[in-house]
Amino acid sequence: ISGANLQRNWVRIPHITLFDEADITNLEVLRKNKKAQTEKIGIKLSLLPFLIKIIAGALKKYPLINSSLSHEGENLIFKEYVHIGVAVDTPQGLYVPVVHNADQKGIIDIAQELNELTVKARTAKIKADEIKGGTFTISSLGSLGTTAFSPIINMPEVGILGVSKARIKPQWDGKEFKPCLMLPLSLSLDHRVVDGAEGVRFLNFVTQALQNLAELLF
Ligand code: CAO
Repeated sequence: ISGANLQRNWVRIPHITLFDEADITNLEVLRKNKKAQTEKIGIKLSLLPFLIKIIAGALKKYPLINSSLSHEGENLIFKEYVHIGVAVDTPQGLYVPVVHNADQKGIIDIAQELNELTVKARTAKIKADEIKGGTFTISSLGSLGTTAFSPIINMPEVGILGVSKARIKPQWDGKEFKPCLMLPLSLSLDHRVVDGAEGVRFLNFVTQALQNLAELLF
């Protein structure tokens, strides 16, 4: 099923992929502190729930990237909800469970839901309605490696964010180089719907939010 869908999406969607990096040095400190607390209640707090929350906010601000093209390609459909799909690598292949209404959930709730969905996907217990209705997808290979990749859009969505491995890199602050944890992001968009300029504005919002706003989300 994945093979046929990937082939269709690759052939029918004119992809544009934008690349950027976010400084997540502060976010990682915050995540590690919170992670120690959430582990006590059995919740694994990775970077992904933060990303899901920030992307959900960004999609509310940039609704074009949360839209889809009608079947004939003549009309744009704007969604009044934000459902984020997350690509999960399983022994049975790639699954994309969906965190529904991610914009209305807190980071800890998203983390718990993501943990449960991942276990269900990996044990082949996921239900049909848990893999349906996504409006945008995140595909994270960050725990494995890569500096960048071109993720394939999941039709009828118009955007997908690829996440690669964060690494310490020197960043110039105007006076000196500082070691910062830089997270590579790859945003693929359906170019029939979204132009590169809007994509860059969206990506700028996401990288700024990752750099500055983490503290406000709790
Ligand atoms: N950079 C550096 N390290 C990262 C990272 C990143 N972007 N993302 C995760 N990590 C590290 C973290 O250190 C984390 O450990 P700690 O929390 O203890 O510090 C560790 O990786 C474990 O991450 P994880 O993989 O267990 O959890 P996750 O929430 O990051 O990802 C899931 C969950 C389900 C998305 C992931 O396991 C997975 O299946 N990814 C594959 C996606 C995929 O195949 N996409 C398709 C690509 S095209 O075919």
